[in-house]
Parts: sequence; structure tokens; C-alpha cells
Amino acid sequence: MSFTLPDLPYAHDALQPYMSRETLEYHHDKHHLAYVNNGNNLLKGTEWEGKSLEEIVVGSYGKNAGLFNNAGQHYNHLHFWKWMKPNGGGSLPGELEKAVVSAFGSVDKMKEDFIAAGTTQFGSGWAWLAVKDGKVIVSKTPNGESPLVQGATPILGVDVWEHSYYIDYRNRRPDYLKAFIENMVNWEYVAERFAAATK
Ligand code: MN3
Repeated sequence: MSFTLPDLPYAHDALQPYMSRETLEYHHDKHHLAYVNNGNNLLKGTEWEGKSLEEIVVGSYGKNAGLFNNAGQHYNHLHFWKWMKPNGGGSLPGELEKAVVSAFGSVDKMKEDFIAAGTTQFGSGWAWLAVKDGKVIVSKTPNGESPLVQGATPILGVDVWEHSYYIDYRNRRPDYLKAFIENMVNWEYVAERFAAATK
């Protein structure tokens, strides 16, 4: 398959005041597009041409750094746009909430761990909620990596590359992470991914 840039599932200004139109214009229209174009060029003539995106990401990890970085970031961003929505945040759907409370003790503790993971990811990368062996975990990864290459299924991810928050939050990454988890997350989509990963 070749990679294509999806439209944002909302208008560029729909996540304001938490994420600006300018951030989404650069982040979606330019950064994600670059991963799509570079990924398509690097995919040509490799053994992964014709494979699914997940197979390309997992297969190229540790074998073809250029392709992996761009395919990995394409995968991460495809979901990232859907992990956010206007008027996001709020309470978690029932089954997901149950699993989070059983893994972390409370929803607040999960949020605290998620924010800590994003804050302590040194340099560029992502913080995650993932399902591993049926259990919800928090993790963090550098650059374009994701829980996919750690044998887990990502159900929520936040981009902590500076291009994701610097226009709106400058160096205040923890404030961006707090706004993300409290006001931007599309928990229905997270719950959908959780259900698919645990069925
Ligand atoms: Mn990004």
C-alpha cells in the first residue's frame, strides 16, 4: 500500500484554545505530509511494498531506519488526529474506565502517570496508553517509535515533539500534556481501540 494524508476529522481551528489553527496547519498539513511523501519514496522497491502499514512499521523496525521513522510517524499521526476532538476529555466509557482503575487504582493516577511519561521523554517522542497482555499500561517512546514495536497495542498517544506544542505552549510541555488529557482526548476512540485490542 502507499501512504496517503487523511483529512483532519475536524476544522483546523476546532481544538482552540488548547491547540491552535497554526499548530494544526503546520503539524498536519506540513509535518505529517512530509512523513507520507518521504515514506512513499523510501517504501519503493523494498520488501514491504504491498504490506499493511502495521506490517511495514513492525517489519522495518531495526532494519530500515529511514523507512521506519516515516512509516512509524505516519501510523502515529493517523491515530493522533483521531485521539483528539473538539470538547474532548471528560469521563471514560465504562469498560475502559474499569480496566484503567484495575491497572492504576484510579483514572487520576493513570493521567498522572501519562503526563509524567510525556514530561520525562527526553527530546522528541510520544507518551502512550497501550494494551499489553490484556492490561492497560503507560509507556513512552523516542522519535517515531510506538508500543507496536514493543509487542503492545497503542490505544492513546500524545505527540511530544516540539512541533506539536511549541507554538501554543513554548517550553511548557507539562501544560500541553495536561490540556491534552483533560480537554482534547476523544475517549470514545480510545475505548474503541481498547475493545479491539482486548477482544
Ligand atoms: Mn508530530
